Amino acid sequence: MQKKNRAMILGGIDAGKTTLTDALLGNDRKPSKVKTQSLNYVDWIVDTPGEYTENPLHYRSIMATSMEITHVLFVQDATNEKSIFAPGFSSGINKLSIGAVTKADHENADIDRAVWLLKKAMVSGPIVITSAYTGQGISSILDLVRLNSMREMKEYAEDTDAEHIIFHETVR
Ligand SMILES: Nc1nc2c(ncn2[C@@H]2O[C@H](COP(=O)(O)OP(=O)(O)O)[C@@H](O)[C@H]2O)c(=O)[nH]1
Ligand SMILES: [Mg+2]
Repeated sequence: MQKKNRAMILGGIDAGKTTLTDALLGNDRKPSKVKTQSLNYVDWIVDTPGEYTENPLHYRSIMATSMEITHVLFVQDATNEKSIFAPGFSSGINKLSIGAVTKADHENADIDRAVWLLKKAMVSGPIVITSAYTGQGISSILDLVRLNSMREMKEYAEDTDAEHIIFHETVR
């Protein structure tokens, strides 16, 4: 990964942030039973506890950390019928947004619902359907984090002939 590009991962408790972090870094470790307790800087990724996104008390930390990163990964669990992001949440962080639907392999996954929830949370950006278990979508996220503008990410999403990546833009 290009050294200067770093991503912060935001999403609810148990959304699959830490498992996705491991998959992105190629760490083949057993799912940890230990909850992520604080900001966790691993290589070019900042993994965050679900509480950071769920509790406004932590927004200052999120904003401070956003100074150090180029991309934000908004994670939506495909098995969760709810979003923890307020509508337009991504507009509060002036960094490149990427949406990631996690657990696409799960028998209870509802991909369309998860994409729809991310579209409400994100103003614009690519949305990637992923599974840390099957590896689906992981390389697309790695590619996107190497890109340095929304325009490049849009071109990438539109040029990629894959069903697991779409580009979302809020129509004004
Ligand atoms: N089926 C499936 N389960 C997953 C996947 N990613 C994470 N999980 C499970 O979801 C639970 C929460 O994952 P974790 O990464 O700790 O979530 P976090 O709280 O957002 O960091 C764990 O039991 C994982 O094994 C996935 O791609 N597929
Ligand atoms: Mg975690």
